[in-house]
Amino acid sequence: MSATISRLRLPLVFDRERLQADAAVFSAAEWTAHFNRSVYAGDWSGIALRAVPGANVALFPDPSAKLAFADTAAMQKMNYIPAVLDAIPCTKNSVRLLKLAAGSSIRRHRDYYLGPEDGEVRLHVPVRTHPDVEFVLDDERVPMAEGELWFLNFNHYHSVDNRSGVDRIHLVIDCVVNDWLRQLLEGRGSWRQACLGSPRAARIARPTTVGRKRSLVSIRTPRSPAVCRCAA
Ligand SMILES: O=C(O)CCC(=O)C(=O)O
Repeated sequence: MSATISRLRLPLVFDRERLQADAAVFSAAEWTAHFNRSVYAGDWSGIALRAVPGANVALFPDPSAKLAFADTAAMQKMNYIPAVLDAIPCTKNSVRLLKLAAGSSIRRHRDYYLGPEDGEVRLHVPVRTHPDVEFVLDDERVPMAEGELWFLNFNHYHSVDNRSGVDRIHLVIDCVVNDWLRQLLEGRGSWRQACLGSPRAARIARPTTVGRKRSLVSIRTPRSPAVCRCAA
């Protein structure tokens, strides 16, 4: 697999209002300060939704963990995010909500073992963001909109500057690379194939379900720009 790919928007689009409703259930006190205090200025905090049971460092997705990742008690409070995760057909390790408060920033740094060649990658779904949030990867700005699904290679240098007046929240999902993801990252899979590779998307991509049931997941493909809605 190419080691050079650094960013890619993946073909699933989620309901931003339902994502925001999930993030809103946590009180201010439930957000834990990010462990990597040397890289940020201001307030960067998170909620672990999947973690290694009994992990010593909150929010730390320990690559050497001996136990398997499992849903946390916080995940039980989520109405929509479990469906979002089901729609992404990969094994998930760490899953977190990460909040970069208004006026805060994450300095340019790189992480490790999060490239396609490492077998695990980090996906982001912006839950709440703002045009004045600047995410930079490899010295290039990457504009990400609420509800989109992005692969970003965090082995590469990146930084975030939240110059807006809103707290920026992302759903951050660490996924084991499988054929579905590998094809997309290598530019071999079409968006349509990618949608059909998602069990939930395949089940809900029938036109007859559009508008009939509660929207959980929306999927857009270049060939079929209509939004396919996922039954609850
Ligand atoms: O929240 C972000 O966009 C950056 C996340 C990050 O820097 C990290 O996970 O190391």
